[in-house]
Amino acid sequence: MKILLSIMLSLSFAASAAAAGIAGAPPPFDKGGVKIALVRYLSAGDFFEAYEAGAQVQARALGIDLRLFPGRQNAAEQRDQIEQAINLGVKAIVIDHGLPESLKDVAQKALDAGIKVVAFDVDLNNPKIPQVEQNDHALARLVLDQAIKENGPAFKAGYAYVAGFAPLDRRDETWREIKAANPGIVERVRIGVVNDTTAISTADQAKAALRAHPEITVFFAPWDEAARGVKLALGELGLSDKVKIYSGDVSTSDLAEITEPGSPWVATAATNPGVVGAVSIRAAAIAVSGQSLPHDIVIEPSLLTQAALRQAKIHTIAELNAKLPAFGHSTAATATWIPAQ
Ligand code: SR1
Repeated sequence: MKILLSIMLSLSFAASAAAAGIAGAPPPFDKGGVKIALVRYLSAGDFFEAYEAGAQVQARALGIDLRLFPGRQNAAEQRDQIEQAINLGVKAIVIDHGLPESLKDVAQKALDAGIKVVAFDVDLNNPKIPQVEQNDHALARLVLDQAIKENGPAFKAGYAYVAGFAPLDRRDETWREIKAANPGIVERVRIGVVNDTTAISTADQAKAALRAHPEITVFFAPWDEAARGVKLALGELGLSDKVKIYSGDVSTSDLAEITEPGSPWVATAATNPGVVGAVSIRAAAIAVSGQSLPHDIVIEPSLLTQAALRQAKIHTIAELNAKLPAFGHSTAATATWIPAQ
């Protein structure tokens, strides 16, 4: 009850910060009500939901009037939403994922209108647009090194990948490097899908792939929605004790799936997506304040193994935050006047 009361008090404090502005903050944050838009390409899935929640908490603490534009994997709609945000007179736009070629000119239009733009996980190739990313090369390397540690440098693998998404493309670069350095690692099959029900669609593809390739012992699925799909397929085929899954990302429901008895999902490398959402909003706020920002704003991932999670009895993201401070906090895009989330 005490905890609930203190959460309610801090939320109402954040809400009053929104109305009144932040004492000592540079304009316009000293007044409050600064309009910022978050325009997304994807909204479904644990990562994207937690990202949005983190962005909202940080926005509230900064007195930002955050306008959310949900993603429906529709490039034309995302462009249109950026136009709407420009017309709303927002001070900054955070563009979250998307297809670079359909966004570059409309992002430039926002810049030309004096609006700051920050991109998360979409490379807009513009020196005026800071890029937020999880260190995707490190993320893939952390979990693939763990795969080699547990399976040796030679195994037959399945791989879940969809080209054209910046984080997946960067993780793919590392996968290719790892395969080149370890010729015994052979990618036998590649699957991949991005939609509102990625886990279910991946499960269908993975079932066909695993039936056709019984020699596979490792599945690299560097997006948790895909990993969940591969796990579903292994369960249905009765192969959970034959194939190990290595992934990216983590959520509270992923933690349950990773640590449950007999789970084939043995390791993931991840940031806290709520922290990534908060960093994106902080970066936009710093840009609006006129203070300087690095072009590349990077949040470092942590390796989470099934064995370590079970041993530490970690079941939730809150517990991970508490036990692994580097996971629960990022110093990227901070300023003295920005309240921590
Ligand atoms: C389709 S792209 C999926 C990835 O975006 C975010 O970077 C998450 O880490 C997720 O793996």
